[in-house]
Amino acid sequence: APYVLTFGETMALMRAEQVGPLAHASTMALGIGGSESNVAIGLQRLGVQAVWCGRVGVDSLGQLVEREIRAEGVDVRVAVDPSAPTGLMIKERRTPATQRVSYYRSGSAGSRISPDDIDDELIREASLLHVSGITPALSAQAEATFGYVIETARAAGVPVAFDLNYRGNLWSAEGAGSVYRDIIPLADIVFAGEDEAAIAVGVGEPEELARRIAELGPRHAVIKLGAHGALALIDGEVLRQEAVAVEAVDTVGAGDAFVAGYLAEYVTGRSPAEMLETAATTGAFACLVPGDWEGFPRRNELTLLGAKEPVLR
Ligand code: KDG
Repeated sequence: APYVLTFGETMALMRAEQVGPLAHASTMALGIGGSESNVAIGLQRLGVQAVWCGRVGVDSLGQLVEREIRAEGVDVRVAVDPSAPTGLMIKERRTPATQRVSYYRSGSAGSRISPDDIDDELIREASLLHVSGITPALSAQAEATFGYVIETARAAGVPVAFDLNYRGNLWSAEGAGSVYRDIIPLADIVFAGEDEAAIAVGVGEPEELARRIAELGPRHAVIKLGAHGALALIDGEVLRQEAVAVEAVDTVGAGDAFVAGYLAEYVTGRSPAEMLETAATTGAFACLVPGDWEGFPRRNELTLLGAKEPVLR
């Protein structure tokens, strides 16, 4: 059966339930988060089989990561690292409108992912490989694994989707930019926010950014514009997508939801307009809840945001 393959680091995620400095928080909500497993969950909810590979520690948080992703129906292939802990991410709600993300992941199990953790056969038989630019920022080992998996997919003719996903607390813009420029030519579909695209190809208007990315090779260059929707350059044609307006509670995870929506339509052979429309809708859903992925929609929920009736019976 066809599946989308992805891999990366998923961490335990602790989030403050109240607004204010963490120094005065007495309770936290515990969950999980990781860009690639978020995408896998998003795909699975839209009816597309996803496989996620990752590495966790011999600890309860690693069990939590594994169990939560598996509970969503994702095919989970986890390597357990005997000598490094599962990483942790903390979200502080300093003001009602801002989230501060802190990582406790340096030297984590997830950052030690190796090519042995991802079966070559699994790579070669995938319908699509999805990778995120967080992985090469984690460690030299993770960067090498990232390169290996992409090369293996390409050699087997498996299309590659790449979300630049810049994380400024993991590496410098210069370091990221040079990796982005190496990887973009190997990808069929590239997703980038405006700032991320600028790190790779220099500042410019969204259409210009998409054009510069497409010139490096990808058939799809998709610029995510947050509340302003998205702009895509697909096989030389420019498409614009409006955002779906929502009262955002937490925008973390919206980019992953957008990618999941886009890829779900891509792998099932829908039109570019449908890819973008579903992406905008799934992105909006992610903003409605505090968790990074919990609010991602199922296919039969996609029309809910346009619902006129407040009560559905
Ligand atoms: O895209 C949302 C992610 O940022 C989050 O769930 C955790 O993968 C993550 C990261 O490294 O920030």
